[in-house]
Amino acid sequence: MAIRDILSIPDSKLRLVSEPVTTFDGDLKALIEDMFETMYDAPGIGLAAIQIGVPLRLITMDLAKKDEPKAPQVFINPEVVWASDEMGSYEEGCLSIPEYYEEVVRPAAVKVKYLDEAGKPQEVEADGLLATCLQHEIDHINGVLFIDHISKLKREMVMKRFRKAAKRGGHPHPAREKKANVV
Ligand code: K1U
Ligand code: ZN
Repeated sequence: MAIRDILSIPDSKLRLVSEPVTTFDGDLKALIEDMFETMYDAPGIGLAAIQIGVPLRLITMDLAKKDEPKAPQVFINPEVVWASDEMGSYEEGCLSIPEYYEEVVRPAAVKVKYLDEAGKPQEVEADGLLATCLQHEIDHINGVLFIDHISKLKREMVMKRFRKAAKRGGHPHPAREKKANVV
């Protein structure tokens, strides 16, 4: 098991459309373990494989509160098959845009089809934080970031800050400096 580096904007890999998972083997199991270790260490409540540079349609999540036991969830090749007309707003964050939070409006409830770790088809009807987090992570595997849902002005301000930091070879938050692959 290993904690992997999490890519930050403006890393071009974050804009890739990830490929479906087709092989359910030990390598996939090891990748999922690394994703959980990386997500818990960050800490985060969700992680898409592309955030650690792996372009596969694979998501880990744990929405348990601090005082609750761990509740790890894995979603493979997830697909939104229904979204409510009712919209909801949530102040989202992203491990690839550290320390930036903004209100995002999305459908309040969704139905998502996916495969579990054994490759078995599953379906979940989600609202609240699960609906928000599923949509945020499914966006990641389609190369979409939560800042794409906010105003152009705010998005450009954030991108400018992170581009400037990447040019310095670092990160807007010095404690989290990592090498970025910038285009
Ligand atoms: O995909 C990611 O970048 C992870 C992201 C998930 C997410 C958060 C909020 C709304 C939608 C999706 C995060 O986990 S950001 C960190 C965070 O929200 C958090 C971290 C520790 C405790 C509680 C929350
Ligand atoms: Zn994110």
